[in-house]
Amino acid sequence: MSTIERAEVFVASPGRNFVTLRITTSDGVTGLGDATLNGRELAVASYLRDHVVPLLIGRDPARIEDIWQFLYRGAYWRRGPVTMTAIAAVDVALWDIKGRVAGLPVYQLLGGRSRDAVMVYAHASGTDVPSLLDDVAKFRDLGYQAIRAQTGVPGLGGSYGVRKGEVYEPANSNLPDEQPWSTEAYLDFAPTYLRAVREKFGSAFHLLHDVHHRLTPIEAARFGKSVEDLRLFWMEDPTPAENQEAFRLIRQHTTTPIATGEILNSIWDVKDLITEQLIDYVRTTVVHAGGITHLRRIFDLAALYQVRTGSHGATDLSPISLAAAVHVDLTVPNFGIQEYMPHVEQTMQVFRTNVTLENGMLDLSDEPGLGVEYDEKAAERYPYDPKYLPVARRLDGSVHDW
Ligand code: EZ4
Ligand code: CO
Repeated sequence: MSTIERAEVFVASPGRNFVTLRITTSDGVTGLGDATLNGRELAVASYLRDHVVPLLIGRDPARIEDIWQFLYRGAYWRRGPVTMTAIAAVDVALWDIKGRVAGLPVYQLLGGRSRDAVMVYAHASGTDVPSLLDDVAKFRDLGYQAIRAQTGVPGLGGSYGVRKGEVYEPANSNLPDEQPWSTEAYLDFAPTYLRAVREKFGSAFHLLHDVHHRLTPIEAARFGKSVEDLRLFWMEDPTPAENQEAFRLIRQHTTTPIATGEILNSIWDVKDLITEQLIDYVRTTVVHAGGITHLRRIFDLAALYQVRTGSHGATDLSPISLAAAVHVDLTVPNFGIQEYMPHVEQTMQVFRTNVTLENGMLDLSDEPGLGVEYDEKAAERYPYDPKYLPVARRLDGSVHDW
């Protein structure tokens, strides 16, 4: 029997910080898992190195489900982003190994393709309406079928979702960048720029918008109602999702579809949202929700309630996670859309993948496993570079949700 011989944790910053787990079997087969938790990277690295790796040595790498249960139930202290990201890294690495051993891409192990390719959405942003419209035109011309639109609020300075230069990178500072927020100004402005996008471009592509946990339930209800005729694909994270009841109130007032889940970590975190049909898209990911094994379980539950998938896919999810996401997205019957932001060149020098983008759709070739290689030597050139995500403060100085 092949056993797990080694599990190594790499922390590197090729363009941004990533934590990577590499498991090696006694037969010399390796598997990769992403363990990146933006702004809290070393907590997961330590969880893996100090508490998980010693448990893996000598185990049968083929027993993915059993190892998952052992790490989840065996910890006693369950769920949460650090634990679930660490478990995810192990799980994804074991699926990679299973694929390499079988000589099959992971999506074949998951039941094969349900679709030819995976629709993604791009991120258009601007500091004002004209620059946003230019950016939307750019992504439309690149062939994207779905585009998310964000701008900052005039006069308020930095906000979430607005790119500076080529890539969007919110973890931008050695100590948290404290950014001002005004719900009143946002609620007045956001519908006007979403309307400007539809007025200029019509309905040629799906239009998405991220509220990034900024509103109360009744504010979110008002927002959703005010943009109903714009036929948004979704409004994302209208309120902080740990308050699952909030979505009931939003639902009573608007038919604008709702997506949430990028910061949720387990099937328990989304159970009520799904079974009470309070959301339309579940955005949990392979990396922050326990890997392929657990994400499939969430997506199967969602399928029972006609909730579709829309996994988070910002650049703080490494190319390993993006590849794993595409394997899952290709197979699940209730796929909705995949978030996608291209990684910078340094990142792609360290992680080589076979994921391709054409006409706004992702696909991958038939290499065994995930189809990702990690270049450890190249990664050594990019040491860890501690960075925090911003913190939002209302205009009176009090802390708001970022
Ligand atoms: O702010 O991944 O929909 N995407 C997002 C992201 C998150 C970052 C946080 O690390 O909301 O851009
Ligand atoms: Co988001």
